[in-house]
Amino acid sequence: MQYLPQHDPAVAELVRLEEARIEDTLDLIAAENHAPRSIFEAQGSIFSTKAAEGYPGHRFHAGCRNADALESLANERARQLFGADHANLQPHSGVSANLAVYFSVLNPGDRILSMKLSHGGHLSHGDPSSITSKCFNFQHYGLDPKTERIDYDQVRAQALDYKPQMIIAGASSYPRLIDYEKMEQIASRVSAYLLVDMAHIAGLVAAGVIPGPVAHADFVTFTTYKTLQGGRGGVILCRQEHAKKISRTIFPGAQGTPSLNLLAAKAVCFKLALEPVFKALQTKTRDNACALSAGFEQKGYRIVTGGTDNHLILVDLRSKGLTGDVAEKALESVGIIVNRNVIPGDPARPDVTSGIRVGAPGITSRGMGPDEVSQIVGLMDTAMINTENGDILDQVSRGVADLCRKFPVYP
Ligand code: DSN
Repeated sequence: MQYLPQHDPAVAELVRLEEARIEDTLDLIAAENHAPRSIFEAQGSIFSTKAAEGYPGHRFHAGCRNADALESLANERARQLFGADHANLQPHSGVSANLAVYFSVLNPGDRILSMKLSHGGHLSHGDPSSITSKCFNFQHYGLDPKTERIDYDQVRAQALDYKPQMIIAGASSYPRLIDYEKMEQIASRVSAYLLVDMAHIAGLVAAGVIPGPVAHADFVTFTTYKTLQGGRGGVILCRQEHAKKISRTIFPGAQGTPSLNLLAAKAVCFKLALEPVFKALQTKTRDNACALSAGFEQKGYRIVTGGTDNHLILVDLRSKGLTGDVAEKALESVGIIVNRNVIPGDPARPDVTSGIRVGAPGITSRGMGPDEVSQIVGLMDTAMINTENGDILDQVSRGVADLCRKFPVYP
């Protein structure tokens, strides 16, 4: 930082403290990751201030030569990475991307079938607290209570009964693969559009580590800062037949000027994701998630669905007499960052919860592997079962600090 400390020392100090926090803690939040510094350079670049309403070649402001080249480059890379007909990179966030998809082909009051938030869905998939539920009529499918996986027969039965105009597949805390072909068949049976929200798993899909939805869905939305290891922002991929409607819904429908600085970061993110080293990183991410699952099981915790196919696990804490809120606080006190999370059929209140969601992207990006995962599980278990013992918590903090020093985020 050259100018910020002079212009605004208070903000400069917060940036410095946040850098230190990131280096000195283990980030196990499944929705986060550590982006390369080139992403921050693009995000903080001179592209931050240009007004550029419209799309490359059709702008409503002059001076867009470089903006056009940037958006076209980013767009080409996104389509190449995911094998999509059409991409719109202008959504400011994942929620904006989902809203734009709804409004592009539906009318207010139309019916949408999506996964329940409390079973792993997302707020913007029609949770009663989300604006989405005020515009459209949502019905939700849940998970099979025994397997804790999607019951496709149940989804089909609900679709036949509810006759939705759109079906959403995708989740924020579902550790298993989704059968997109089955979801496509169900949507097609009731003549509904299929939207897949792959925000959490986009990196694994880009790397080919798990199957992707693009061939099966009318629309695919995602964010770039989770497994994909980029900066903030949303993306919509769609079939060519929907391209014009999506373009118009984003601009002029829902947004003005795109954040060109975020578009620059998206371009960098997609370039990096096309490189072989990214595939290796995503493979390790999934392997580390599997190792987390096995580690917690060995320590006597129940893992929702018995394991994982992706980057996250859901740990049921009830066998230890713990709740998610207590575990989250105890872990943060020793430098381990997770979030409390409801488990399917959770008897606890949503702000208390019976579980934690644990993700592997952050520790994997630091270069950690199975040995470190095993140490982390040990540290977490010790902290969670000794929440009142200051000496033991101090000991765990030292273990966390030691691991963080050995695996710097930004060496
Ligand atoms: N969807 C939120 C989560 O999964 O934590 C983050 O965007």
